[in-house]
Amino acid sequence: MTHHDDQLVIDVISIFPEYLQPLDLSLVGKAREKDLVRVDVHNLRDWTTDRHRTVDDTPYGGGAGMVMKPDVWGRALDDVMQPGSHLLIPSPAGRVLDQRMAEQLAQDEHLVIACGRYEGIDSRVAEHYRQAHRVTEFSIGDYVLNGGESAALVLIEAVVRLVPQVLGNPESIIEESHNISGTLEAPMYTKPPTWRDLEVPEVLTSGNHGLIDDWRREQALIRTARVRPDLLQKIEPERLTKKQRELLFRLKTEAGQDADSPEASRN
Ligand code: 6GU
Repeated sequence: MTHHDDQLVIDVISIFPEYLQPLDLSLVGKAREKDLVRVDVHNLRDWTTDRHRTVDDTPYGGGAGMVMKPDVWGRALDDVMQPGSHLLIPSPAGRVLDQRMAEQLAQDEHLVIACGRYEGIDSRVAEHYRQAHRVTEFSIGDYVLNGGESAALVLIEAVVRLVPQVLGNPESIIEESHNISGTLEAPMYTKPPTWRDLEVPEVLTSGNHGLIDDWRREQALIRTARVRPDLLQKIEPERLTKKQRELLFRLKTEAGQDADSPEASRN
């Protein structure tokens, strides 16, 4: 397997390497075939030394469940980590993954994802590697998973699609970055123009690209206000058109969420 200096390398360590088989498919699989990214999945049990290949033990202080042993993780990570590697640890207690974080990770050279199962990895492991590396615990949302593997899949897909040349159609990334104003996307339609008595909005068939653009920006804001009012706060007005800024102000006021309202200061 070849490797060039600018290539993103991702190592994943798990006791269920088969869980990461989806990485052979689709966009990530193709990016790996084209050598745009290297993804290597390792079995944590390869670094055990006992006959039973033990990876966990009972927690100090008592309590339910098992904790993953620091010595096994230490041997695995000493082998896989390089100077400059960024260690990522899936955890419901971590920083919630968002698009900005994915963009930053896509700039890294080497990501190592340490997937814990059971009640997690002995806390000294993160503490130890923080002495010489960047270590980031990340969550994919406010719910509990049994282990970090599915979170690793999510993170890898979010990051790899941002690696240059991975998306077949660079226009979709440009359109997306236009929309990095932080709104949700406008609703989309394709043929036929009438389906089960439902019509496509007339403006989209008008051929007037100025009008279509205005309509989509407006719909994006309305949709954001309706389903993710929390995102209205994060929108950077400098990235909006004048019309959009005026609509944003109205939507925030209607939601009682404009900067000067008492509602906003309570959050
Ligand atoms: Cl990253 N890991 C686990 N185990 N549970 C989670 C999570 C991660 N994100 C949300 N819940």
